[in-house]
Amino acid sequence: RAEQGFTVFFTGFSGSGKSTVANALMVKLMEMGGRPVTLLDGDIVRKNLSSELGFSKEHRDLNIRRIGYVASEITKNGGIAICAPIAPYATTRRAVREDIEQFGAFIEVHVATSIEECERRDRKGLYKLARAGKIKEFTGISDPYDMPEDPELRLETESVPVDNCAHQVILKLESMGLI
Ligand code: GGZ
Repeated sequence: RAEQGFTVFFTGFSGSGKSTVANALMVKLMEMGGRPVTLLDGDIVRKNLSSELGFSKEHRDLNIRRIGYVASEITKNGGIAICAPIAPYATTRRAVREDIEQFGAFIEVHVATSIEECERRDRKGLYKLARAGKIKEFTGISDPYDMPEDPELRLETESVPVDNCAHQVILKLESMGLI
């Protein structure tokens, strides 16, 4: 029988490790072979699909709905989509879930690195700029983030290595009968 498509939707702060875990997951799924895997990473989408958008609620919502639309098309066709935007608004995540669940499974994964840890790491120096007021509306500093209340999976990235986090997603997908 044809396999069911699905979308793994990572959400979390800037610098939480979404991209790193998403990439590790993509590699694992590709190694299993057979099915196309498409990664829709936050900053890559913003370069290619949402280049005119900023970070107001309206623009973030539009960005997430676009990602959701592409993921729903992939899911509809039996593929695997991995999304990794911040997606700060619970209502928007819910809307994307409803779009995608018409065609396949939606697995919300909260990359639960705390804002304190993200700011402490500050890999790209963005938190420093946000604190200085040089980046406005920065998620977790001067803009909201709705904590996922009931995600399929929560990754405790501060205590668990990346490869193990990606493996937890694989185990979840297996337990759901998706791979
Ligand atoms: C949050 C911002 C902002 C503001 C620029 N707030 O760590 P990064 O740099 O590479 O990833 C962040 C990215 C967020 O884009 P998303 O498309 O994932 O956001 S959303 O889901 O809310 O649409 C960060 C950078 O863009 N960045 N300004 N003000 N992140």
